Amino acid sequence: MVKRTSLIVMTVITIMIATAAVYFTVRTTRPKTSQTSTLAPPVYSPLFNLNERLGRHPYPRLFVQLQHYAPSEEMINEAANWDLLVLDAEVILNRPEFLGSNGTILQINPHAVVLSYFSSSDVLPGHRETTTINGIFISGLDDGWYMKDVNGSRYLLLQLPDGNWSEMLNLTTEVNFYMADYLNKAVISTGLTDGIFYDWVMENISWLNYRTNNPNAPLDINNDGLADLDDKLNSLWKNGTKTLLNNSRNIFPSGTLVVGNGGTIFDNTYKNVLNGRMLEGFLEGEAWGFGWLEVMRGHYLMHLVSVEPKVSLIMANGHQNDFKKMRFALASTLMFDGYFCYTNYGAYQATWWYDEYSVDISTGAAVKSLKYKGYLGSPLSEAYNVDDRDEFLGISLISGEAAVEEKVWRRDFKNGIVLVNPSNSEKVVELNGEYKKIKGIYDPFFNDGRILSRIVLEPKSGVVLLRAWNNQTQKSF
Ligand SMILES: [Ca+2]
Repeated sequence: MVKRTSLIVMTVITIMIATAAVYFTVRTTRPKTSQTSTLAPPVYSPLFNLNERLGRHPYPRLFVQLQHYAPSEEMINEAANWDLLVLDAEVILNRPEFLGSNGTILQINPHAVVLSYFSSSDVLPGHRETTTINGIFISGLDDGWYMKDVNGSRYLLLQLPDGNWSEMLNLTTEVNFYMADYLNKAVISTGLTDGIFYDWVMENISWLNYRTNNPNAPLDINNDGLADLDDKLNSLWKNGTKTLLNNSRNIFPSGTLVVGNGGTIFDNTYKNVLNGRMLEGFLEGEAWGFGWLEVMRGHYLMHLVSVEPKVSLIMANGHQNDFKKMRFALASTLMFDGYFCYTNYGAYQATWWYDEYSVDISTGAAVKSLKYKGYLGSPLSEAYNVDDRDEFLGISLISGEAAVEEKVWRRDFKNGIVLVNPSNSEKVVELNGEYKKIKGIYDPFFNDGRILSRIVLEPKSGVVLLRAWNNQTQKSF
C-alpha cells in the first residue's frame, strides 16, 4: 500500500507542478488566429541541419519552455539565447515569423532547436476553434477515442483553474494513429519545428482511480463496462502510448525529434521510441521519496535507452533568485549530457539567465551572451566520485545503492569542473589543482571569482568552477 500511496502522491505532485501549468496559459492567452492559407510554402533549410545544431550545443546545454500560444517578440528574443526551445504547437499558426530558417529564432541563434508542445493524453474543453491546431485536432476526434469510465462517461483528467476539466484520450484506440498523422500534417510538414514534445507520457494511469474527489467512476480502458485491474490498465496504457510514439516515428520524416514529458521516476518502458524525456519539477517529490538518487537514476536510465540524437531534459522550478537551488539542479544535470532549464512554477514563461549560463573564459567573468555560451567545452570524463576516481556515477545510480547520495560527484570539462553534493551534510572537497569561481553578475556573492584548491560544499548544492589557468590567456587573473 505504501507503493500505491506513493504513486498517488507522486501523481498529485506531477499534476500540481507540471501539466497544470499549460492550463493557466489557456485561460490567460487566447489563441490568435492567423491567415495560414496565405503563407507561402515553408522552406526549412537552416544554416545547420538538426544534427549539426545539436552537435554545436556544448556545456552547459540549456533549454527553455514557454507555455504560451502566442509569445511576444520580447519573449522570443530572450528565449533564442537557449539551445533548445519548447514552444506550444499553436505558435506555428500564431507566430510563424519566429520559426523556420528565416525565423527570428534561427536568425538570432543559428544553433537553436525548436520542439512543439502537444498533449498526448487530453484535450481542453472550450478549445474548439477550428482555426487552431488543437481545435482542428479535436474536431476530427471520434467519440470512441476518448477514455471512458465504467458508466460510459468521458474520463476527466485534470481540473483547470476555472473549474473545468480536460478530457482524457484513450491511447489504446486509433487516436494513436490519428494524432501522429495529424501532427505530421499540421505541425511537422510546415517545416517550422524540429519535432514534437508530447506531454503526459506516463508509465501508468491506475492512480487515476485513487484520486480523492474523483469526478469519474472507475476507468474502463477496454470499453466493456467493467472496471479494470491496475496491472491491466497500466499495461494496456503503456502499449497504447508506445504505439503512438512508434506511429510518430514512422509517420514523421526521418530524423524528426520525438520527446516526452510526464511521470516522476523513469524506467526503460519507452526504450527506442523517444529521443529523450523531460524530468519536470526536479526534486519536488523529495518529501515523498522521490529524491536525488531516484530521479537521477531515472533520468540516466531514460537517457541510455533513448534514440539518437538524444535530447534528455531536466527542468527545475523555483524562485528567480534561489541561486543555490538552480545551481544544484544545473550541476546535477551536468553530471550527464542532458539539457537544463530553471523556470517558474505555474505556466512556464520565465527566461531567467544565470552566471553559470555563459562565461567569457578568457576573463572568467559571467556575461550574458550567446557568444560565451558553451564555455565549459566538451566533457573530459564521466561523472566520478571525488574520493574514488574509479567509481562512476552512472554505474552507481544503476545499482541504486543509497550511498550514491552520500558522495560528492565531479565531472571534468575542457575549461572547468562541476561538483555536486546531493547529501544532507556539508562536504570539504580537495580539487587536486587550482580552480576559480566564476566572476558573477547575478550572484556575485557566491560567484566571487576566487581561486580555490579546496571547496566547502553545502548540503544539496553544486558548483561550476573554471580552470584557474586556461589555454586562452595562459595567466590567472
Ligand atoms: Ca474494462
